[in-house]
Amino acid sequence: MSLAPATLPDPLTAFLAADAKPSAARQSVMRILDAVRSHLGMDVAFASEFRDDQRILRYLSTRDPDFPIKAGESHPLDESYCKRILEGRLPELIIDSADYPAATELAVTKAIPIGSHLNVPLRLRDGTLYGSFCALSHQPDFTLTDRDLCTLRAFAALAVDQIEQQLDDNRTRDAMRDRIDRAIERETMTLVYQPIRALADGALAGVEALARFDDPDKRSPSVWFAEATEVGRGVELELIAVRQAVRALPYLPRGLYMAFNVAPETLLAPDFAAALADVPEGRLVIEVTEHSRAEDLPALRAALAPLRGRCRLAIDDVGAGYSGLHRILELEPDIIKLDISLTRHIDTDAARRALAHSMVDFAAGIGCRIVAEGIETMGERDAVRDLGIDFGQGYALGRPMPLVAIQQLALGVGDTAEPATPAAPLKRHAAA
Ligand code: G
Ligand code: MN
Repeated sequence: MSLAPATLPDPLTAFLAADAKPSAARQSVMRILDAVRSHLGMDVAFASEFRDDQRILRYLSTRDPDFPIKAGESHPLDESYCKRILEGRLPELIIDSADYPAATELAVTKAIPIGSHLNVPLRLRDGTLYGSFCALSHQPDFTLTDRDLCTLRAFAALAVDQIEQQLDDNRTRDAMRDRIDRAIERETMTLVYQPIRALADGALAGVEALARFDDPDKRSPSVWFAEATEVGRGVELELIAVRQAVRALPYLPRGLYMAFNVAPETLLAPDFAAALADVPEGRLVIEVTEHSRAEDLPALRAALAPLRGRCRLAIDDVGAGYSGLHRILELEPDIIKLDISLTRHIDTDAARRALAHSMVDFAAGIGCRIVAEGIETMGERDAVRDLGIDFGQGYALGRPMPLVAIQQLALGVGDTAEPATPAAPLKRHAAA
């Protein structure tokens, strides 16, 4: 069955969609403009930015659907009221443009047309000139006074705070986009591997490949993936991890499996199946993670179907709230990974034990194995084992480590042969 690429946003579409939702700061500026325009009884209010001899109309509120200038458009500053006001050639309060030759000689006066005009400069906190804050009407308005200009100035001060916020947001977003672009272009991600052990005897059963980023600001990998998703490149970043895992597979000690994480969007990407085209049978486990509720389960099933012979499927983070029981029923995984939030203090928490116990029954009923994640103490390890859970993963059973350390672990040599927190008695897997 074919995938459904039509439901898959390409990075650009996703990026545009993300940008299409106005930020809180933008919405505030729009509310401020609406308020001042209707308070002053003017036709139009806008905030503009001056840049490179152009005036860019950034925010526009108008009750005139035919207003000839649209938000986002730019015009030469030389042909605007704004510049003449800054130069002192026009006043900030214009009751009737016909009174000022410096206004009537401007083409916009007739084109828009402009009858009355209130305009004050927008200065940022550091004093730099950002642009102008303006209200105008097509007809002269002889009721306008200096008090109205003061009102406009007060609203402009409110708007400038929000504009600064928007500029900050843009800078943050640009930096985020640059960071993600660089990580993808230079492939700066590395993988570490966390042991997954049989709880009965501690034998290594497999590893989970986990992405790590070289990051002076110490953002966690999940923040990296969330940011990549935010700028529309989450799938690409995950695919880099998938390809690295596939490349590392020949070096993983025999008898061990390798699990890796993908979001549903990645599973649906055509490049995903291509990345797994040549993998040997039975050694990979696809861990599907989920951090949003909206997903197309039939499409996921269809994308997984051709891979099922070669790879096993695990549902990650079960019990965390996102990976629900319905999802498990639909996707028919081979493995359920119990979320760290269920494992935590399971040895002293009867409610968590009861829930995990029901999962053991459920898993047995649907022919599924369970891996308990996030085991940090021997008490937690013993508790999940006593509940009949076969496999475990967590700091107490082994930290994420480079592949060579997994090789040493499998061989029983080197500093990493013992987990950081000893999980004795642990035996090596006979076949490893
Ligand atoms: O969502 P997923 O289960 O794929 O997340 C795995 C993450 O959990 C990795 O970043 C890994 O470093 C972390 N992790 C693994 N074992 C433990 C543990 O015992 N405790 C905690 N707090 N985190 C763990
Ligand atoms: Mn996982």
